Amino acid sequence: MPGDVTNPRIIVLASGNGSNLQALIDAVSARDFPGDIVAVGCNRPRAFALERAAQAGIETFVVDHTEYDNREDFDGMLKAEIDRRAPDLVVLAGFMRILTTEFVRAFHGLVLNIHPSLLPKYPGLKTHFRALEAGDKIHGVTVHFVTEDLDGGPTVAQAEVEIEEGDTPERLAEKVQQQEHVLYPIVVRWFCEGRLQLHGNQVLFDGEPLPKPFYLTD
Ligand code: NHR
Ligand code: GAR
Repeated sequence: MPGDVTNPRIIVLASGNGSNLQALIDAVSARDFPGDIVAVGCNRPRAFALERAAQAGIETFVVDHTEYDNREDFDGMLKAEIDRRAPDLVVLAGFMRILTTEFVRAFHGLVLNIHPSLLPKYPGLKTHFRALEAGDKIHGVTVHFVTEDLDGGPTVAQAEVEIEEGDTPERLAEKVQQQEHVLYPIVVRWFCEGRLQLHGNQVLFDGEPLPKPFYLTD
């Protein structure tokens, strides 16, 4: 049970720049943080996230998806690399490969994702472009548990960003990422403290069903 673990072992999976990984490294390095990042896994051998991990003295592993014929084999190797490190939590931080049903079922309630939109709006890719295209005034970020329902797992927390005149997808992504770097460490801390759990499809916070996602406002 996550709630019974004393110093949860966290694995972070990333694919690219790793700015969310960096925010988590910084948060976890605080003396009182109730968990450790034991490894960073990546599907791209040249991702900058790997350098950030190495810089922080964190073990890394790479499972390069281009070396596998299908998703099942890729996920099988990814799962093996994760299993042998016996994590209590797997954090997707800009991880760009859709995970198979078998994988997400094996880790039910143990995988969090940060997605750059106010889900259920804009699951999938190019979220900033799509929000601008739709003429939205508000955009944002969602942290959710990962299930087989792509970007549709139970939501834990959200933060809003105002869309301003002249915003481009790139500018909007920057603004959303500022919120990501605040929100994700908060949610990961809750999980590590045993305050956040998934029972079936229900998020529990302090043992009680969460009626609506936490909303970060600045
Ligand atoms: N897997 C499952 N089963 N469920 C989720 O909710 C997942 C997941 C894997 C990743 C992150 C997600 C996001 O936050 C995530 C959530 C990649 C794609 C995608 O289409 C979609 C959603 C997310 C991540 N990936 C392409 C693919 O074919 C590859 C794109 C690329 O390499 O650039 O896997 O947005
Ligand atoms: C983040 O904005 C994250 O929300 C998004 O990619 C970025 C990764 O940045 N995730 C997805 O789009 C998942 N499909 P980072 O590598 O600097 O953390």
